[in-house]
Amino acid sequence: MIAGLSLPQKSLPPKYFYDDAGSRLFERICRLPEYYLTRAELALTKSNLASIARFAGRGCELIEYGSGESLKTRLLIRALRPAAYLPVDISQAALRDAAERLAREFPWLEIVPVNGDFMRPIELPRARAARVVYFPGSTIGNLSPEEAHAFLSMTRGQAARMLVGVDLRKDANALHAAYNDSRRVTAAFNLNLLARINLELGADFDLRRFQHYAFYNAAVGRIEMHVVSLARQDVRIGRHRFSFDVGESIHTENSYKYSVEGFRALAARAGYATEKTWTDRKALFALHALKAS
Ligand code: AVJ
Repeated sequence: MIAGLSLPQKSLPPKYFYDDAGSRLFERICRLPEYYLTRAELALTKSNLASIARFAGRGCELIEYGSGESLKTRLLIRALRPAAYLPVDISQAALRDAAERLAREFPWLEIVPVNGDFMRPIELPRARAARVVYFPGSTIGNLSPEEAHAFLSMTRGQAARMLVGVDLRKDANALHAAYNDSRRVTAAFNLNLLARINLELGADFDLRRFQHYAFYNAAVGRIEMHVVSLARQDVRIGRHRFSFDVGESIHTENSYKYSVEGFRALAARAGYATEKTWTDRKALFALHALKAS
């Protein structure tokens, strides 16, 4: 936090959004009419479940980056009957909740939770069957293309196959609406980061003096989220003091959008051939099936 707030463009990594309050707000985002991503990915997963399962291969070990809370994960587990399910998550609590829930729903399933941050190299237990990495939700969009390349190179060493969900490039107005919803849930999600820093690090951010700001940066194909200072002000975190000018921002998230071809090219640079790409009817979202080449 201190390092990020000391940069010329103040900037914090989006993984810190997800404390309990932030995770609840994110679940509300997923149900918003403007936030098409979750519904589009679920729809395409449902309508292609048989071929998705065929690609992954029955009896494989399924590694999910993120901890399996979602409906699409449960659909996939039911269709795939993996020999083992390895959720990888930064949050112990999220891992425990997901593992308990999945154990109740799938008593036959071996669940091996792995606590870790996927931005760093992750050690996995030894494989006993062919492995498939599942990375849904366009979480890969939070990474820069360089970071995404490094991540894909890492997973390529872990599994010969990968299923990755990616938000598609589209009309800027549709993108803008998805990150500026009329109920202001995304604004609350973004500002909750400051509330969390207050709670956990004893900072004194005045939330009334910061505002949510999200826009589509078409030149680089990403949504940028910022919290913008509405006043000239100082904020204290412990013995550190940070000054804000009026209009100065903390960059809190990038959410990259890729065309089908653009993502395939990125995957190819990391050593993956794209075997198949499924999209929903409105071409909002893509699920890519990658094979180590
Ligand atoms: C969970 C990273 C896919 O980028 O769309 C939702 C997070 N941020 N609204 C996204 C998010 C603002 C989301 N991901």
